[in-house]
Amino acid sequence: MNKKDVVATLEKIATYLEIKAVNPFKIAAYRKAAQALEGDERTIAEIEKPQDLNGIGKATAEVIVELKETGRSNVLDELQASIPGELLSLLTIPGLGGKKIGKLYNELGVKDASSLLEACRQKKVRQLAGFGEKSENKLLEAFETWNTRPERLPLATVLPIAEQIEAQLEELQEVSRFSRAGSLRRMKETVKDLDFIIATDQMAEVREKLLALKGVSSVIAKGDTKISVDLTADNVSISADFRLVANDEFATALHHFTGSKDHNVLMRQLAKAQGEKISEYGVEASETGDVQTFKTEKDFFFHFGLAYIPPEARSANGEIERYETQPEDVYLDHAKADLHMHTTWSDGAHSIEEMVEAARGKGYTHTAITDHSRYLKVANGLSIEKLQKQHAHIRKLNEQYEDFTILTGVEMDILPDGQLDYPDDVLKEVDFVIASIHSAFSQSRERIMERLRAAVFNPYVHLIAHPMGRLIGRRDGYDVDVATLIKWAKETGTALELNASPKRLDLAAYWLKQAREAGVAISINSDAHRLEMLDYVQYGYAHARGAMLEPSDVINTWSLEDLRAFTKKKRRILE
Ligand code: DGT
Ligand code: CA
Ligand code: CA
Ligand code: ZN
Repeated sequence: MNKKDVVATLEKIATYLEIKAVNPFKIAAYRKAAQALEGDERTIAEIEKPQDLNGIGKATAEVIVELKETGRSNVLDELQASIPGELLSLLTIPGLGGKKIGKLYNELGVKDASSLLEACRQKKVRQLAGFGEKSENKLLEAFETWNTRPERLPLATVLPIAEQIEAQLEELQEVSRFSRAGSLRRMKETVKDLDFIIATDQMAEVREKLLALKGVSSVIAKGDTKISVDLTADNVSISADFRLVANDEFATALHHFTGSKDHNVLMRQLAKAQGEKISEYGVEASETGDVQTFKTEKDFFFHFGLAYIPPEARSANGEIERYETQPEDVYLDHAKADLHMHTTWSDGAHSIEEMVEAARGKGYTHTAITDHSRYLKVANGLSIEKLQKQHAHIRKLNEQYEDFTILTGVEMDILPDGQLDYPDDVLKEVDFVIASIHSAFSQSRERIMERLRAAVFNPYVHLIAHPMGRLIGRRDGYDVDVATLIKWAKETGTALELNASPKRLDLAAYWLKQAREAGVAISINSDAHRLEMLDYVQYGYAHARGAMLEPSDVINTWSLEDLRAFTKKKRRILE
């Protein structure tokens, strides 16, 4: 557990203690301990004796050490077991904290959403100390919007929840293997619910343990082989389907529940054509009724004359035809470089040296340091002088490395009036220039396209970053004619980005596929603002497989030599 997790767990314990309405001093002790940890600059590993910190007592120190060593807390587990799961889900209603829920629970016997609604309607809530008529009405109001949970959540929102579940499944000895399925495994931009396939020969035991997973707030369905629950974590609620299968059914069940639905329809047609029927349990020969199972999904696809289709590409979008041959999909293993990242020179959290060491540790051979340009004041964008100073520093740093090259770079703003943030004679000296739009999103399509045109047709700009400017589920981006942008990019030898942040995934898969078919070079980048974010590229490569990109389409898989040839070529075309 890192410090953030420990702090969050202490806060959670405090909240749960509030619900139980225990001695206020005990509750305060956990809050104080959380604050003390947060206020200390060291990492949790560096804090050897938590009780030495001001604000941390013996009991809370014990919990911290336990969390540090085991990632769990007995105190929390016991609390969780003693409070109805559905009561905990009420914590996500705006205006309801531990204290108030404790009152509702202890004094009115509220134990879930429906009993809370009932208590409000019967005007019982207003009679509680600290509530009143106004807050009862507010609660009713909040309750209404709370109950209409958004249909689909952005991938970035659900990934941490999925990872928490997986960490717990790892620990269950009765589970032989498990996997994500559904849209989560296909890495769709948004996800309605989480799906997991679990192989076990001890179904009954696994069922019980699934119901006791951390974060389960209520049980929707509890069949022999399917468990559906509502989960609440970090103020996000989502449901999850777990399917329990026998070990030898794992591959076919995994394929079946990975979908997409439309992909499954196509597979069933293939099966029918060869006198067979596909189900989650295996492939049945229509004539004899014999059911065949498979060790792996690869064997399953092979049975139908296909190469392994990566989950991301299972969208009934040409994958059956494509995988009749053995196409080469692009994987993170192919990456030789990350070409978009920030450092403390602008709004990044880590130094050039730290980012470079991390990139090198990932097995890359080169990287570009691309801090923000001067226009972006909120991001501490670089003046020309600072940019040049940074690049002198990078050239010096490069002398240290025989096996690695740092490219000088910049993420330059395209200004609202269509000007680029630096003049050509500055850009000319930079190895890798990214241009992007961070302002005036509400401009007309015409104006936006004029801005992009200025960047694409500049001989020293190599990449347009996050070309759509969207944030999945939060912001649509600016009004851009992507088809024309693709045409220009092809014409000028400019690369388009697949920004790998799970919040962005920009270009979207549809346009990525169009860009690839047009022969535009794609660049998959983390846009990391801190070390951990360098790992975002995994989502980018997954997204790229969904658009059926091949390694050669992606400039990050090229040798440094080929990348340099690419940037030179653009100069030759436009200078
Ligand atoms: P979503 O909407 O983000 O949850 O998307 P999926 O693809 O995860 O959809 P979900 O959770 O309804 O179902 C998971 C997969 O199970 C789906 O991709 C195809 C497969 N599947 C098998 N039988 C059925 C069925 O009867 N209905 C649906 N909808 N899917 C099925
Ligand atoms: Ca799903
Ligand atoms: Ca589902
Ligand atoms: Zn950036």
